[in-house]
Amino acid sequence: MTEYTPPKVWTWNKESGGRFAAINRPIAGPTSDKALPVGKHPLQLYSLGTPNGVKVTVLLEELLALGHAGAEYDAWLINIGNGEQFGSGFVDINPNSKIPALADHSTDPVTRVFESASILVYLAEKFGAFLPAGGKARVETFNWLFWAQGSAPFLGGGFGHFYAYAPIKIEYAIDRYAMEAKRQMDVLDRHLATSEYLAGSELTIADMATWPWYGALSAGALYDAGEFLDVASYTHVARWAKQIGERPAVKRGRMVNRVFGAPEMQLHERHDAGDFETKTQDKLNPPAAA
Ligand SMILES: N[C@@H](CCC(=O)N[C@@H](CS)C(=O)NCC(=O)O)C(=O)O
Repeated sequence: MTEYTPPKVWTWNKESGGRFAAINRPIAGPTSDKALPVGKHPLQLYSLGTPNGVKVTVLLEELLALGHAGAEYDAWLINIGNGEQFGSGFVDINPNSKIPALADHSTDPVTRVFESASILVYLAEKFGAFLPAGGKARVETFNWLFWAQGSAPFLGGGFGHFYAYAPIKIEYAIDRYAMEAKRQMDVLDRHLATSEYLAGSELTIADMATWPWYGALSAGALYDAGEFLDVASYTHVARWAKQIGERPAVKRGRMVNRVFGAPEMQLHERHDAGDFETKTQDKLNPPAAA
């Protein structure tokens, strides 16, 4: 391993390398003047179909499936690879410059909501769904919601970064975060052995925050690390992940703002419920006849 002696004061004098190096910087704030588009629905979501983005689109689709018409939304694509999270309009609604961010135009003035868990709680409370009103189930929902928010960065920013994205493979870093990723899967597995969903017998926003990360890992769809982390051994996580993944609203939520994978699964922007039938990438760009 190359030895590195940190200087007295760290300075930003080179790109760090690896995937996403071009968008990483040590300062906050906007880099360009750019207003955000606003569509016809009360809720305007600015996002991308990463695990953090999927949490919110799954909840919105579940709310609509329950009949909450006020949960209709426009989902605009924020391409973080192009630095769109640093536009002034986006920074106005999320000073942290990360997707997802939500603007609720049904309130006066417009309510901005950022941080995926804050968005989940805001919407669950607004519509009175997927967050138990009281008692043990509400506490358990918050326990697991905060667990997911605190744990996933070690899976994504820690394990995923060093296993899949870093320009060099560092055994020390991969060991450290593989150990933590497996420990987290075991935490979930032991709990889900005796609990249908994370907070008990009902699907809640805790599952919606956790599933996009740990459900994807369980399915071998995250960082191509299924074999490396032996995810098949976490059988209770696999049962829970499959059960959630089969819900029609979850299937729709996964497609929104998705810009990778099979074209029929990619709905870059969602402005109408009918878009799932007509605006996926396979429909917008049909393959040319041979
Ligand atoms: N704690 C935040 C994390 C959001 C986050 O990390 N978003 C990533 C995409 S998954 C992002 O926008 N990255 C852009 C950047 O770091 O510049 C949340 O839960 O909302």
